[in-house]
Amino acid sequence: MEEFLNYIGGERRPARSGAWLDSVNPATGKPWARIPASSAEDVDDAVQAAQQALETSGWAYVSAAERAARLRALADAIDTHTERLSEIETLDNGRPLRETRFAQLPGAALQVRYLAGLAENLHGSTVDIRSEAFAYTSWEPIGVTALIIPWNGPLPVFFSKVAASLAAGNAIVVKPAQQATASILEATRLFDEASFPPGLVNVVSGRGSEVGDAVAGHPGIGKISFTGSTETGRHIMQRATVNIKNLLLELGGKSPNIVFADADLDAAVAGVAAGIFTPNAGQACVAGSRVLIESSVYDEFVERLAAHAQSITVGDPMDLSTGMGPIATQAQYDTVRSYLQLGREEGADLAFGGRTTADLVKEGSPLRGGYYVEPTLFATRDNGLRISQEEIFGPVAVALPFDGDDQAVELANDTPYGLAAGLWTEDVRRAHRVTRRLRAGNVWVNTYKAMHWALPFGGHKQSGNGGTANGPTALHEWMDLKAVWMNIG
Ligand code: TAP
Repeated sequence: MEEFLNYIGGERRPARSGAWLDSVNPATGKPWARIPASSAEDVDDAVQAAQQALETSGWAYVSAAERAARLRALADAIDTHTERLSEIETLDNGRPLRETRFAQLPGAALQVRYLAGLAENLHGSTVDIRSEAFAYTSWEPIGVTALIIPWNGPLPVFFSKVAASLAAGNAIVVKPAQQATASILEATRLFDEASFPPGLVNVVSGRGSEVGDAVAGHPGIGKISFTGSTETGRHIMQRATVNIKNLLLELGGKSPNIVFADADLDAAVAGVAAGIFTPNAGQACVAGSRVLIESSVYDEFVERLAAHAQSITVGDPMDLSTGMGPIATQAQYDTVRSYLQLGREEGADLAFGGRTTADLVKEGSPLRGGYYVEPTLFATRDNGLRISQEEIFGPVAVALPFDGDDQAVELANDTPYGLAAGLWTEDVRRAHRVTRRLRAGNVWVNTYKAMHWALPFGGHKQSGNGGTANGPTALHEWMDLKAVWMNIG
């Protein structure tokens, strides 16, 4: 089995306790590597190393050009090591190689270059108050920051957030998800290659209940960027009161994808399928898991979506022709299967899908175990069902019929979440009217799940606390604003 080590103060080390966790390949259900099972004392070491690195390197005061140069070297290193990193990521969390190798890592390198540009273009402002005052603002680094990551897209989140924090002049402590840690521990080598001062980036592997909890409550950490479930986000908020940490929370979703009768139905079928039956089996925060369909085209749309779903090949994520890989973990597989059961118990109709690994193998699929669920759609008129309200985080959607704009908007907004929404219509006025009324941080019209590092991204309601990642203000997430009033009278 491969072994990966913590990265603290520029050194690779096991957990102080010497304990380990197995990392399981979700395509087979078998362990393939082991990672340190760290504890609070390893987090203390990492915070101390980060503080020391800031002091000895003077990183907060290094020129913007120098910070940008290091980041561009990191982007080059990502390009150089894309093959190895993408293979580890796919082995570890089951996201198909065609995405990790050909989309996610090349995208991460481009995003790091964009952030390097932002480091060179950081501006405060002068404020005209009165004649005897010279007033201005400046953006300043926070110091030791932290990042807690989920398992569904570890490397892109890691590179983009760590690069933004470093670009802003901070040091960072990272806690990856225990089920998807190996690729991140491997990726720490790139910071050595790009000649970052040792200790600016630290990664501590282990359980959320131990390592994550210690990070959330650590008085030496000034900021946490957390991406994960709403439930864990709520816990982190409580722990962060210890020193009133600056928090950015990017949380769960139950996003509506709305199909109006006047839509280009070919495009809508493909777009709705791409929004939920994703290559990583619907484990996307923005998954379009509630498909709202105007009544007059409901039957036709569901029939066409079923045909499209059947054309998606479910299988080995290392195979470049695979359309959809496995669920990332045994626990999440169990959760998705429990929702398949719940949907039937709640009285929803199974429009298509519903089979998992054992059924697929019985019917001749060459799968070697693992955590597979085929694209699945439940049909119901009840938006109050648990399958209509709760995030399933798998390739399972709920279809609900509606009539007219008002009902579409009412249904779309009727969950505690507000991460994303999609709408399909050929009527430009309706597109604007409905977009304006949707309570979601990200709205797509005649497309779905389109993202770019130059466009801000964040969640409303219980999908986040309103701050945004990405976009031209991405570094502000990692900085404090200082206002200066100078008496010149
Ligand atoms: P969580 O269970 O919330 O885990 C996320 C991270 O928090 C993991 O590193 C986890 O560690 C850690 N954690 C768990 N308990 C903790 C605690 N008590 N204190 C501190 N940290 C703790 O989420 P997940 O199941 O990995 O990811 C799926 C969720 O993430 C979904 O809800 C999805 O919508 C959301 N998500 C949101 C976004 C955006 S941008 N809004 C993007 C991707 C995913 P361990 O896993 O090691 O225990």
